[in-house]
Amino acid sequence: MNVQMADIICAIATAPATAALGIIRISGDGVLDLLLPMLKKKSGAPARLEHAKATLCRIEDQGEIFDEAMVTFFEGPRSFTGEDTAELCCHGGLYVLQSVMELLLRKGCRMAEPGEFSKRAFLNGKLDLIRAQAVIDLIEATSRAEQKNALSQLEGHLSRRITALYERLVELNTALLAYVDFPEEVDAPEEDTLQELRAIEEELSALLAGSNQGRLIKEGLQIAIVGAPNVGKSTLMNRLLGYDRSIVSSIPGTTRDTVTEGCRLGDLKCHIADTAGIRTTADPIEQQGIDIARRRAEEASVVFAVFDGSRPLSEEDQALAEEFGNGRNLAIINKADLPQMADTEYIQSKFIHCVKISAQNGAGCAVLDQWVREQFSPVDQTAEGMLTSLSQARRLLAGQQAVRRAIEGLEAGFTPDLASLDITEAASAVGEVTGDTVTEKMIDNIFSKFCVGK
Ligand SMILES: Nc1nc2c(ncn2[C@@H]2O[C@H](COP(=O)(O)OP(=O)(O)O)[C@@H](O)[C@H]2O)c(=O)[nH]1
Ligand SMILES: [Mg+2]
Repeated sequence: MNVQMADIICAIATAPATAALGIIRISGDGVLDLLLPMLKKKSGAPARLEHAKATLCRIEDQGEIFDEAMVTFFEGPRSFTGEDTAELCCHGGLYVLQSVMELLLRKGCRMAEPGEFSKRAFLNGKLDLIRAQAVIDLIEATSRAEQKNALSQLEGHLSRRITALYERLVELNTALLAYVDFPEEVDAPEEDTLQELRAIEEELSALLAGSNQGRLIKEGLQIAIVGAPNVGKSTLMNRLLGYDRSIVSSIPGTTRDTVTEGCRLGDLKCHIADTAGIRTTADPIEQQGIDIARRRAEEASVVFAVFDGSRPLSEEDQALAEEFGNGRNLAIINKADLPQMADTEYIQSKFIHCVKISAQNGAGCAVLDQWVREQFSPVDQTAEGMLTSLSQARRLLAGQQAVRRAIEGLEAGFTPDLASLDITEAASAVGEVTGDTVTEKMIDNIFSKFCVGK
């Protein structure tokens, strides 16, 4: 334990707003010595605290009463941080909480940094980085899928799975190095090593596929609605949102800015962008809107390309079908309530996915919900837990690439010491995900993103 950890930290762990209750969290060895002199029973007798028990106490100092609170004490190492910890469940007035905080600071506590409780938990081996991230995910969850995933990660399946990978890589490396150092005494590890490396590579692929799903659940699906002017993009946007957000008009070129809103499709969090109609224009402002539309479409996970079914396709429509037609995007032929004139076969030949709707009267729009569900709904891996952070995914990817290099090197007949370098790199990347190989700077960086009191 480093010196800094001997001090006692405190923070208000609940939101800074007036509420019925507010919780102050205190952690550090010596919490009991610090707290007991200021805790009294109702009778005025000194209070006693027992591990994991809530005790009703009066918080007072030199005859002045600050609050009546339920105080729960956890004796280290059987606590969240691994140190002696107390939670003062006070009345939730900001003034009350502040005054108790000031008392604690006067008595020798220090204000906790953001994430410092979790950081201590990590340093004391109570929490790996995956579970630390899961705590944040759980707090920030806005859907059942996110909540389930965070809880599964907290349970520890994923941590164990990734830790196991890390250990396999370290073990593999030890065997390889033994051969490099004592080639006469140790058998050449090649075939076994290759097999193990391939198995590890597969496991990393599976974890990465899961993390794509995890990020989709957490961040939501980015959808861009694009199309020529007047095809009904804004009408569709409003239909999907269920209220009038975008201006609908028969005058082409009305939508010049991109309007983005959140909604739910196929049970997935979505961010839908209604964009300016794409056409050739001499108007510099409209042109800016069109440039933004294209950029938005590039960034989106999926593009809804809208066509007006009631008129023959224009050159602009064809150019758009060329630009956005692929196996992933969805072609939407709108205005199905009117007599149909557009060449739907042509559109279908460019897009695999194509639906006919009337954004105006809603006909066929339920299909969109269904389509998103079919295309993007996460395979339910939430039982095991999926990584949700981009930086974690990047580290796994770096690990996977290093493992692939090791495999290729061994297959090409390079000496095992070269493979060993790659495997060391892979182990270190995978270890960074669980926290086995992180540097102090990385730890500070990770936990500083937490909120105060966490
Ligand atoms: N008949 C019919 N008209 C529609 C439909 N969707 C949009 N419109 C009309 O087409 C015009 C252009 O619609 P708008 O949503 O502003 O198109 P945008 O320029 O692509 O955003 C408006 O007059 C709408 O009322 C539809 O499904 N059927
Ligand atoms: Mg519009």
